Amino acid sequence: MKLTEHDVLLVIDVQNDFLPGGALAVPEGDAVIAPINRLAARLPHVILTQDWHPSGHASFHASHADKSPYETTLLHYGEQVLWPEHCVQGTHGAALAEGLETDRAELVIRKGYHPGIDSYSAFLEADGRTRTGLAGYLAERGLTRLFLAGLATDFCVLWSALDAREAGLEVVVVEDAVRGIDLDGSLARAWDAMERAGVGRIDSAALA
Ligand code: VGL
Ligand code: ZN
Repeated sequence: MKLTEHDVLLVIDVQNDFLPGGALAVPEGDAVIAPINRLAARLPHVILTQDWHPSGHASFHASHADKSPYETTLLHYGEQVLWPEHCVQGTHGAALAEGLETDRAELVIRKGYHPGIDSYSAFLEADGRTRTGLAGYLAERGLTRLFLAGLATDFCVLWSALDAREAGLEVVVVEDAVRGIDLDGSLARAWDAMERAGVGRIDSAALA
């Protein structure tokens, strides 16, 4: 596949808490690092995201009485999955994975820092109205095609991909550079939803 100056590698949430041994470990989450590092050397632009919650965040099960991890609750904007406490600002778990090549990253966008709103998407928080600023940043810089990699396929990668399509961007998920959590079939549903939204899929070898 031919790359141009308008292409960006968007690396979603490759942070210690999402790797094996982390607070919200994604199965094989560490397997994304090697392909991402190869892509980071190859794509003309690289942007990273970092899930970045204050302690006591509304998406943590411990912030709600009588709730267990992976149950849902109703927040002011709608249904919210309740997660183990993860990616708390400034902690080792929130740090980008050791071994992730970050030198060429031009922007690190943090999300999920409003105490009462989650943000799976790199573009739009879970209330459906609070924007991170990424769409404006990409537009100002003329960056129009995203290659998506990172964690997790069925949450932050999925929502970022769908919102990027809403923002009018071309989106391609790099299949071997993502891994999913898969809660009750969420991984298969995520691939379906992305296909319906016109999100492309490639293997990182196609960009080698
Ligand atoms: C994520 C659940 C909670 C993700 C972040 O990066 O996919 N998932 N916070
Ligand atoms: Zn989170």
